[in-house]
Amino acid sequence: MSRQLRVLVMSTPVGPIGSGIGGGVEMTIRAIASGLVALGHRVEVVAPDGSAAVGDVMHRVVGTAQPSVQLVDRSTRVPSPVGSVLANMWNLVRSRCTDFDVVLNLAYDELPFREAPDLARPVAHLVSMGSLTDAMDRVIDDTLRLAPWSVAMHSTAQAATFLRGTAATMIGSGVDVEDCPFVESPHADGRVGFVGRISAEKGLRDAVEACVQARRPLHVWGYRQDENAWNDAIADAPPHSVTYRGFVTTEILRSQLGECAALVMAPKWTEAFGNVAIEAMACGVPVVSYRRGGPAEIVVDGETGRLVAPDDVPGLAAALCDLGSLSRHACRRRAETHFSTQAFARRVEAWLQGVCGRFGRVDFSGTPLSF
Ligand code: HBI
Repeated sequence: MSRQLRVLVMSTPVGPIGSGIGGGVEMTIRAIASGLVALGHRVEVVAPDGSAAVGDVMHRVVGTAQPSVQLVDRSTRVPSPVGSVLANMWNLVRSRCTDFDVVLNLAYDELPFREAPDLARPVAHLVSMGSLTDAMDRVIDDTLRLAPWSVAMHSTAQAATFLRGTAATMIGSGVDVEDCPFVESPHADGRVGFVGRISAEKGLRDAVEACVQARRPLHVWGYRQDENAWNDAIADAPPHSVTYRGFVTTEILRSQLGECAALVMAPKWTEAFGNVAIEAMACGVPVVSYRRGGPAEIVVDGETGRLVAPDDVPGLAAALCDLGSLSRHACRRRAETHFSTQAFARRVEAWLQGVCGRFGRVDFSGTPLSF
């Protein structure tokens, strides 16, 4: 094993790990923590109070949850509420960082990016979403200009939404495939699965329409963040065509996902990656998605799923009626070789080692970051 890295992870401040509010970041943190620990490194996590245990040691921090950047318009700067959990989490990082080799930041907020240059240890930023606000674009692009090696992203589609995104390190994502039970034969009713936070950008309405046209029942798992998005999506759906399975634990989701003939994804935004796609493939479930964002780099069209022109609902329906040629074993194999926690952790390890190697060699004092 290479020299042990001591990593202090800064989680998302929007909600506790395990609450579902943090979306894909929760799964990313679990995969990175278990993967790095398995490689012999030490991982401690700073996260909002109420977070589930991840890594070697958890530092749970109280404070006002950070408003989600997904809920504001592009010109808005997300304010840090007084006594914000973000500020309290960062204060803990700042006070404890000298016990570690590197800080891994997963908060999509200005504070960690702005203050990273003044920290006594290197900060590696894993950007979890594409471009959403001008303020975050500024700090991310400034960091990519001054210390490009310190920024990683999940997909080239996500990176392309930032001015200097191509300078970032692409690390994909990963899932503990061995904890995803492979299912050879899906449920006889040909049901399709939809998994994710129920919110406008996930495109549930398109998924419902496509399944109705394809005459396949749709089963939905996920945190109902936006009731309007839910009501809007099912407004015109025939009775019993959509079944809400609830926001269940990862373990329960993975025990049920395999019953689906396919997972449908209809992202209306540039999904940074699409962790649910690799979870589904690990269970043997092919993925049918718009050719947009991360899913377009995960799915091998015709082998592990189908890619359809963005917003083409009839095309999505046609693909859902043409699953016969897809091998569920091929889906599982691809998850094992490309998207396992082990493969992901090795990419993260290499990136973090590079960040540590570059620390202290950047004259941040020269060019003030333009905030
Ligand atoms: N909003 N302000 C803010 N900070 C985050 O870290 C953040 C967010 N919205 C969503 C989010 N993180 C995660 O759910 C996504 O990264 C997946």
